[in-house]
Amino acid sequence: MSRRVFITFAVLSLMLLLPFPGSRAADGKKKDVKYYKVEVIGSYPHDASAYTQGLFFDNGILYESSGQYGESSLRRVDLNTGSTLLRVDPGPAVFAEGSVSMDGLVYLLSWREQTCFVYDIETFDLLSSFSYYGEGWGLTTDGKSLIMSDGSSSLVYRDPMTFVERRRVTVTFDGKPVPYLNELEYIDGKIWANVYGLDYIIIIDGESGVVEGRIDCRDLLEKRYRGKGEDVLNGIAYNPVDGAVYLTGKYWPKMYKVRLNDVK
Ligand SMILES: [Ca+2]
Repeated sequence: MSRRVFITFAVLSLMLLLPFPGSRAADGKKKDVKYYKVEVIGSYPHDASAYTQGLFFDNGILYESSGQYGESSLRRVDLNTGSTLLRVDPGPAVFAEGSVSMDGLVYLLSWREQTCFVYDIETFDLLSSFSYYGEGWGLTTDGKSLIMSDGSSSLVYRDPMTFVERRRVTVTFDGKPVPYLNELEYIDGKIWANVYGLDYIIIIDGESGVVEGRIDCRDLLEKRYRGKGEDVLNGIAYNPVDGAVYLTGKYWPKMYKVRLNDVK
């Protein structure tokens, strides 16, 4: 989504009083929601030219998808140096979005091209593709289904063999739908989601869609690195090897290993 389009959507949302978990309107704490703040426990270089759309670990190795027309890519990344070890580009007419791995395959969404590309995780050879209706934003998996966001408040569960929709759930905060769900990560039975344009991550119950937690990431990127452009928080990856969560953002020069602290 372009900045201009997002600002238009944001203004419309505020007019409609849709809940932005993190906006002033929704800042009053809800008793059924747990509130956290991130603590940085590790810092790594990140390619500041990467418009981060998808982030995940597979077998302890980091992968990232990056957007923009003419610049989109899927990468295998060296966590410690931030350098790209292997890269494939879906073509100049594709705006890459979220990505995730499952059973030796990488699934890569596209924004408006209504195509999910499927790559071999070892070679990045393109094996197949699926068509879907609407936009593609974030992608993760619970090990059974692919779980996809499309910029709305919906999470769509899809069969990884056919991409056919199995079910969908509306994500709600304090009973109201949460729009602009973006990059996703399935962690310990819950779905963590970036919300486009916000410095908060929400923790969602995938069965009910209810937001159970909100993570304050406002202090994550040091202020000296903050631009005024599209460098929004986006990118959540859980590494089962060290049990840690890694976060970054679009065009951020840093990636962070974090843990959560309760906010009293
Ligand atoms: Ca992710």
